[in-house]
Amino acid sequence: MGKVVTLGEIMLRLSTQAGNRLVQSDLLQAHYGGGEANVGISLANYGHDIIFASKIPDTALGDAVFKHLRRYRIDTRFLLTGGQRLGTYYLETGIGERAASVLYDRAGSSFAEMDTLEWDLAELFREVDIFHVSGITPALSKRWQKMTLELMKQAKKAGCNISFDINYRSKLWSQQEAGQTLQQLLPYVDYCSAGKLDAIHLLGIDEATSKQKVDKAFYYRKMQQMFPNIQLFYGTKRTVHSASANQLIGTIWLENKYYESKMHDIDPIVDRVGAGDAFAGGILHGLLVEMLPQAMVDFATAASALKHTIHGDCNQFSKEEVERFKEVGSGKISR
Ligand code: KDG
Repeated sequence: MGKVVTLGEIMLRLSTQAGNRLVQSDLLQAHYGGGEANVGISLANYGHDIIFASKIPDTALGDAVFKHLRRYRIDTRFLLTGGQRLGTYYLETGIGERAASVLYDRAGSSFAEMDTLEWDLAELFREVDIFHVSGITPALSKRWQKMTLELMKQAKKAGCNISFDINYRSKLWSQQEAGQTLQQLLPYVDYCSAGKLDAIHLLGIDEATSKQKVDKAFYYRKMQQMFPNIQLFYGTKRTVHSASANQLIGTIWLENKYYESKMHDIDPIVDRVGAGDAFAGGILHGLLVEMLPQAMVDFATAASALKHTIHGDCNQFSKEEVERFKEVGSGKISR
């Protein structure tokens, strides 16, 4: 089993019940979410040693986050307390053809307001296999852009591999600012979750012409040319039927070879938030236990498909349950 550090903001999520708009809701369901925390919880459920580093307020809400993480046996030694508030986000749940929408209320949070790396970084990264962070963290402030770069440099120096999920959030920063930041961060990255839209809109890669083979491999190949240091690209692609049903395929690009998973039909979708993080958790698990590429992408896709079937941002399945669910994938790919 491996040792992984994930670092980022964890937030309270308040979601409407299906069929209610936020404006009419008198009952909201509470969960905790945050890209990096979600990946950490997936990996903890598979039996890995996970450190989650963040900052939360010294209030009852902060205490609730702490207890939430301890339920999954996450190492919370690097969970700082201080600052003013816990970031919150509201999820207006989608239904039928109406997509879900997110309203952030996270400005001024304990984590977003950090202006120095308050951790002992040598201690944080000691004997760690993988450091995982996402593009949500540098999107929080100019200071976080610099601090994310510094974290990557220190993690590399300590001998960790770096996993980075681009996770572009248009409500937090512009494509231009994200693109410039990625040019600085990606040279330090070993495993990168990226999609076709990231390639085109953030990295400036030209869209494939109709004569070129337009699958994800095209974009992975181009990104690999830009960042030869990246060993593995990973991501999912969806055939969307509606807000409540889709088909899911996972993809990876490893050593100049493209792999696609079995296809999972997800109908109905209970909650798609965190499905990308469940996929990332599956990929990192595959790397840590040295799965072959096809087994790794099948495992990660099954984990992501399972996440769609439960409420909340975190995957709640053991590795044995994911392995069993892999068999449900049809192997058929519908384009
Ligand atoms: O990937 C899921 C995350 O987006 C969710 O948990 C909330 O971290 C979050 C964010 O910043 O949107």
